[in-house]
Amino acid sequence: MTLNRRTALKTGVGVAIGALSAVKTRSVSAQAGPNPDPPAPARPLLTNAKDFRDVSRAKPHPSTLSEAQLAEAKLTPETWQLDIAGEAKAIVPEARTAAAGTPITLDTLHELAKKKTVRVLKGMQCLNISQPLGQGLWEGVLLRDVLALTGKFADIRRIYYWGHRGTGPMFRSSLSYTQVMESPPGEPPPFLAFRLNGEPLPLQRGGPVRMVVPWAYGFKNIKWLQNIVLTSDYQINDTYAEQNNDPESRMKTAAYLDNVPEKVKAEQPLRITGNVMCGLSGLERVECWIRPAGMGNLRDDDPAWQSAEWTSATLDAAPTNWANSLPEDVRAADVFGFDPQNGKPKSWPLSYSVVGWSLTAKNLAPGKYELRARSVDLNGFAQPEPRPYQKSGRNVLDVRRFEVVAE
Ligand SMILES: Nc1nc2c(c(=O)[nH]1)N[C@H]1C(S)=C(S)[C@@H](COP(=O)(O)O)O[C@H]1N2
Ligand SMILES: [Mo]
Repeated sequence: MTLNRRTALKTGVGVAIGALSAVKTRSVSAQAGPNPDPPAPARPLLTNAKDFRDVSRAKPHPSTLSEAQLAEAKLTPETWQLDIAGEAKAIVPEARTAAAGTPITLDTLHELAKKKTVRVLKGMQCLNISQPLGQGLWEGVLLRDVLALTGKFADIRRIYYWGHRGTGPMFRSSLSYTQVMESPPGEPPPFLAFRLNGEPLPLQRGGPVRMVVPWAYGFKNIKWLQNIVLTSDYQINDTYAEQNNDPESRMKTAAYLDNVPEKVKAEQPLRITGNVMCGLSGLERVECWIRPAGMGNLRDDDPAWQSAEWTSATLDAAPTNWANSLPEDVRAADVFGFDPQNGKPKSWPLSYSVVGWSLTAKNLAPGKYELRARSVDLNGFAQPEPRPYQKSGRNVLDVRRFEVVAE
C-alpha cells in the first residue's frame, strides 16, 4: 500500500496529521487568549538512587547482605579494597594488592579526590533494554589517576576489571589503554565513582565503588568494583561480548515514549511525553508521528514511512537555576561539560545524558491510533539509522496505541 497525501486524507490519516500540525502553531493561537495547557514542569534530571531499574547479577545481591556479611565481602566503606595487578607481559612495578598489604582503599580514593574530583551527569542504560534505567550525578576519581598509583607501568594494552559476585557468575568488562589514558576534549573519561547524587554510592547502585564509563552502556559500568588487571593482552574479554553484544558500542541517541492513556476524550488535548538519550552522535530533535491504527503491521520497508508526517516535540530546557537541580554540595561549574566560569552547560543536552520532551496533540477525531517517537541526531540520521543493529544498543522505535473516544 502506498500512502500518499491523497489516500492519507481519504483514509482519515489527514485528521491525525492536521491535528499534529496544529501543535506547531500552538504558540500563535496562544497569543489570542490564555494558553489552555501551559508547559508542564520539566521532569527532574536526577533519578533517586533507589529508583533506578536494577539488572545486575551478583548472588546473593549485596543489598540483601547483613552488615557482618558485607564486611566479610569487603563491601562496606571501611572494608572496601581494590586490587590492581599486572598479568601476561605487562610491567606493573608497584602492584596494589591485599596479598602484598597494599590494596587501594576508600581513603586512597578520598585522598586522590582532594587533588581532582570528576563529576558527570550520566544516564545509565542497558544495551538490551529500551528506556534508560535512571540518571545520576556521579562523582569520583579518574581511572588513570588511580592506575598511576602503581608506578611506571608499561606494555599494557587493555584494562580488565570486575566486581564482587558472591556465588554468581563472573561479570567483567574492559577498556583499552587509550580509552583510559587519553580522552578527547569534551568527552568525560572513565572513573571510579563513590558518590551518587551528593550521597555515598549506595550498595544497590554498586557502592562503595563502581566503575563509570560515561559513553558506554551499563555493562562497562561494573558495580562493587574490586579487581583491576593491567594486561598486555589485546583481547576484549567483556562478559557482554560473549552474549553477542558489540562490546565497543557507545550509547546511541534514541527517544523513548512514556505510556499514554488507553482512552482519551476527543476534546481533551493529549499530552505526549518521553525522554531521550543524547548519545555519541548528539541530538538535533525528537519528533512524533500519529497514524490511525488498523493499517497493518508497519514493516521496516513499508512505504508509509516515506509519507509519514513527523512533528517536532519540545525538549525540556536546561534548568535556569542549577542549584535546584543538582545535589546541595555540587556546583554546576564543577560538573563535566559545564563552563567553569558561568556554570552553564556548554551544550544541551549534555552527551550521554537523558532529558525529557513533550508534545501536545489536539483535535484528534474519534478512532484508534498508533503513536511513534524518534530522535534525529546531529548527522541528520533519524532513529534507528544509521546502524539499526540492536546488539550495539537498543534503539527500536517505541510505539504506543490509544483510542480517542467521543464524550
Ligand atoms: N558487578 C556487576 N556489575 C554490573 C552488572 C553485573 O551483573 N555485575 N551488570 C551490568 C549491566 S549489564 C547493567 S545494564 C548495569 C545496571 O546498573 P544498575 O543496576 O545500577 O541500574 O550494571 C552493570 N554492572
Ligand atoms: Mo545491561
